[in-house]
Amino acid sequence: MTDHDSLFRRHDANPILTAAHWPHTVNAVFNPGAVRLPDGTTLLLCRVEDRRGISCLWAARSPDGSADWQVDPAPALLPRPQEHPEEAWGVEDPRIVWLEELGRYAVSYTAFSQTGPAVSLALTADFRTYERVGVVMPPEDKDAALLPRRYGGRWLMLHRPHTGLGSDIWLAESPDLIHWGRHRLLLAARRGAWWDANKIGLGPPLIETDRGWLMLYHGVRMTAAGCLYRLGAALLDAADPGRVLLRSHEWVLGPRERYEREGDVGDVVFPCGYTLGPDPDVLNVYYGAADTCIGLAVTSVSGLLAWLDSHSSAPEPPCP
Ligand code: BMA
Repeated sequence: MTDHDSLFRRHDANPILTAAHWPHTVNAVFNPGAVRLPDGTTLLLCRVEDRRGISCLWAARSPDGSADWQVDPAPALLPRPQEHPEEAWGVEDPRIVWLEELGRYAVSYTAFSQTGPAVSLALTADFRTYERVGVVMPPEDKDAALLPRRYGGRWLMLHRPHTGLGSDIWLAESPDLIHWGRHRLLLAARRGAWWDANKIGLGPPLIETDRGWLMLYHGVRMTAAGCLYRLGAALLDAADPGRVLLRSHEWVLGPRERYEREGDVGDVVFPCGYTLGPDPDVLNVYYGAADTCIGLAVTSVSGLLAWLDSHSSAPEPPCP
């Protein structure tokens, strides 16, 4: 049986990307979306926070996904508060999904302003030019990603509305990527002393496996010393992603190394993207570490599924 510390292997070169890689002074580089392009290049769409505190999204590319990063000469998505007031305080935490039907990538990201965080969507074919769809989930909402294809004619999006009671993962449907409805609770935060009590959110986009959709999600434990952001796993039904088949009791990755424990916000691992290796069982998870830099942790799809089999039970219904 896999033990906690061997489920994910942190890359020897961690942190693989830091503010020092950028062509001019920035405060922090973290929480990247990830994709492997058709030519094999790994592209990370990084959240880059400047020294005002405002974030933009900026691409960095690597031939092997871990080294020789080339940072694009200019940001990919800068906040555009004139046309998009919901971006006045920045754009953050992108998730990237390839939509075969449209021949374009969907980038869902947090648009932040005085009205709170909202989910916005942009489409791109080449990560050079972007078409903004605009706000798809009003505040307070974040941590959203599309599924790559329609179900019953409808696009599906996981998202994370926040209410006075907490933050849970919901599922919504749309005929056109613009109008969203049929919202339903998918995975509820646990309560009490649990590692994922009161506040959870989707990590990277869902990972398709032969047993269903594998979901990595973050759980936030509030402590007297601050928050602990850790990563858990769940399995969703392939035919009905609104159905949770398995949910881990324990977290699978948590802050351990110095660059994860110390930074602008200590004790945070926050993945927004993954790629699969040439061997599709190899899962490369890219994560923000302590809201300061980017780490890479490698695991296997089959290992995570085996972990779920031995460390979960059929979850309780989301509304007990
Ligand atoms: C979450 C998001 C992330 C951030 C994390 C830890 O709410 O804002 O962007 O990495 O908090 O600060």
